[in-house]
Amino acid sequence: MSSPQLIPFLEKQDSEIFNAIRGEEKRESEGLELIPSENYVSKAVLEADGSVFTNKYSEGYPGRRYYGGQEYTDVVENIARERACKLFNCKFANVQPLSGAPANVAMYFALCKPGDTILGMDLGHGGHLTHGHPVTHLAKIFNFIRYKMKDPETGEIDFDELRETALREKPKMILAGFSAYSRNLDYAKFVEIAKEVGAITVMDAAHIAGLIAGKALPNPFDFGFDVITTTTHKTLRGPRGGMILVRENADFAKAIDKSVFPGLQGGPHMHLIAGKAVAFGEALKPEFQTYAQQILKNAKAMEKVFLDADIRLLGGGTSNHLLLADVFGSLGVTGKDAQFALDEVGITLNMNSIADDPRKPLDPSGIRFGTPAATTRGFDEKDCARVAELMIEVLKDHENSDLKKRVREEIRKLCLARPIPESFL
Ligand code: DSN
Repeated sequence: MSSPQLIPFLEKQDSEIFNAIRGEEKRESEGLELIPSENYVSKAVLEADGSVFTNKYSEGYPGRRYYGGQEYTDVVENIARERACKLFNCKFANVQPLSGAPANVAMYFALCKPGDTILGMDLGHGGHLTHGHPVTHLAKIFNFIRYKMKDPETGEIDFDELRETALREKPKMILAGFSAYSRNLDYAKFVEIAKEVGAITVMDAAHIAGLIAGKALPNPFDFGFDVITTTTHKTLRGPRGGMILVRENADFAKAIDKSVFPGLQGGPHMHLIAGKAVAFGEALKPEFQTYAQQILKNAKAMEKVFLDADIRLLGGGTSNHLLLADVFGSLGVTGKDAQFALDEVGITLNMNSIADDPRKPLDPSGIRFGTPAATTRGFDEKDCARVAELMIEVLKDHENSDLKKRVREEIRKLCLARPIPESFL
């Protein structure tokens, strides 16, 4: 087990919270994290997150803040911005968004006016709530319209339909990106269509930011995308937070800065910006590229085991870090039962709707899982293939408690043999 965080003051002062932290450390250490949007940060990132910057208000931006005492906050935010621009090969970065959803909100208000049309990926086909799902506040303000996959068996986007919709509706913005889609996007095609209709191109890279930064997947900026929004805590392996990047348009960057603050947020969480700077420093090292490549190899290893067992994978498989399996269609177990049964054996993932799912979101047909966190703790293709075999054993007989006990023990042993690292350098 990686060493427990040193928290002597908490231990003396607040046993309830102390015990919860120790419990979470044990859970993370002995269980296998397959939620594709989660990861483990280094102790260096954790130290920055827990630093004295938590005490500081710093509304504004480096060199133009509304409070005194900013000599160190400016250092931290400037380094975070510079490293982010280097990682993603762009000119501007706003590192203040508190997370992915506020990053998207600030981005929409910076680049669109209320009532403007935004063309994004349908949630049911892999998009994200913040891409204009009717339950969000955003959907009351902007006119979101959607594109889908042409064929859920290959994951191919229906670019004919996307283009027709764009020509007809003249969107202000075309949005790429997803939270449950396992294939690569044809960025050049998005840019080509956007140019035809004069739309801004934005990629929500929250899930694959680390794979882009680690050069395992293409960078949308290399194809002419205008803006990237992202979280920093998924494949990028930083603290919980968000970020907005602009390739080169200074007017966009200015509008985004104004939209994040004062438009949407108050004081930035400078302790998390310090953590982002540290994580970006780690991602700039060559080791991070090896990590990003291994995430993909591990996902491919899991893909093979699932496909060999004739379990339907949406998109026909994976080209990134995640897989979406139709466990109800293939094995007759609902996504919810699958999630709970796997939780019992120490494998954490999430139930997920599949394209055009006949079932409800709280009890859908699918499960979504991925390899970023397991790869961080050193799992390789062989380990991931074994995990996939164990998952399928449990899914096929999910009420068998003897089986679940045996699998729980094997998962615990696998995890203890691959402790969560303290440092990645
Ligand atoms: N919650 C994140 C995910 O799991 O994909 C983004 O919505």
